[in-house]
Amino acid sequence: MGKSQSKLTPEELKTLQHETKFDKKELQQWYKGFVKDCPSGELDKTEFQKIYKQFFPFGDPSTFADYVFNVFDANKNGKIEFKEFIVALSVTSRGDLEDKLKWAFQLYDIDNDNSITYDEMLSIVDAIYKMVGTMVKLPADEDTPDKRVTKIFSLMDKDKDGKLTFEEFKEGSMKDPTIVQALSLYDGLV
Ligand SMILES: [Ca+2]
Ligand SMILES: [Ca+2]
Ligand SMILES: [Ca+2]
Repeated sequence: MGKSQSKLTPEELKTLQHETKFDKKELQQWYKGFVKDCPSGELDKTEFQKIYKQFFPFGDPSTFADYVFNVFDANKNGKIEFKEFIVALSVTSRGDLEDKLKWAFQLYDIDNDNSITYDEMLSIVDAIYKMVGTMVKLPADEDTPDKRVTKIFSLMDKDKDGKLTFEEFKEGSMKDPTIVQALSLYDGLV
């Protein structure tokens, strides 16, 4: 789907219906909007950052947008094609909790080695704090990225090896709803 056309072909529709939770009509509508905003049919990092800047005019969302971009860009070619966009949108907007947690895990697991280190989580949390700026009032024990990550690790890192597996991440997120709430910081943004 490199170059833009005005409509999805029947084959493309069929594939996307399989891979997302959207119906034909929704897919065509999203496609229309995507091509309108992005006539080349592909989003690059700068364009992606611009979308985030509309939502967070008072903070600096560029770092966070780059991390999200890397999760969207499933084939890692530095561009987001419509298919990657709509698949990610389906997970973040219509996926069940497990799907959403998998997606979030990918976001935090920056080097894709299937575990989240303290530093990886700190990078993401730091980017989130920069993005929201002073819009959100945080409790005293998590008013800096360091404090927040320390708190999350003390809750989630069951075997205390300084890394979170998906199982640890999932169990912890189920137990502490504030973490799922923090995930929803970007839930509505894509
Ligand atoms: Ca791509
Ligand atoms: Ca990792
Ligand atoms: Ca662990």
